[in-house]
Amino acid sequence: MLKDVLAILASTPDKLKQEISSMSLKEMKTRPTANKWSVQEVLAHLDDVEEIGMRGRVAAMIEAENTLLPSFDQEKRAQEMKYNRKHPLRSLASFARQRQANVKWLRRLKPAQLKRRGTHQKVGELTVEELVTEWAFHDLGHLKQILEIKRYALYPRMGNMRSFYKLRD
Ligand code: NI
Repeated sequence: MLKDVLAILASTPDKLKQEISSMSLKEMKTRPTANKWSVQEVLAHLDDVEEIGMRGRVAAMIEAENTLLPSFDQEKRAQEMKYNRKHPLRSLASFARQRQANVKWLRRLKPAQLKRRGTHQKVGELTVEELVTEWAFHDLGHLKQILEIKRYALYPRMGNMRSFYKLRD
């Protein structure tokens, strides 16, 4: 039922490894603009929310009927958890470990469990299947963000060809 979604979830750690393999620690710690996360912060975020945003929520929905899923402020969380102090390779290794276990766990869920409902504090009713689908969507968004950070790093070195592109602040 979630074959495509699970394939995305399973492939994310290797895609991240591939994308950061050519980056120095300094590059990983550099924000593309003052208000956008660095690769270091993105990886710390993925490692952090794998439990509170995904596994924990799915588990709560399966355990009890119509669970209330609390919302959290991700910028506040980034500061509290000191994302900008975490070692990016450690974050990625921890994320990869959690993700491997979680994909294995998700593959064993029964169709009836995927249909279980919960209520998200901010957005309202949702099923396990919808939440897990959003999790793959969330992965791809952050992969895109890392690609964008890499684009920003190349931009100053393109001379006049920069005229063809506009980067957002
Ligand atoms: Ni996110």
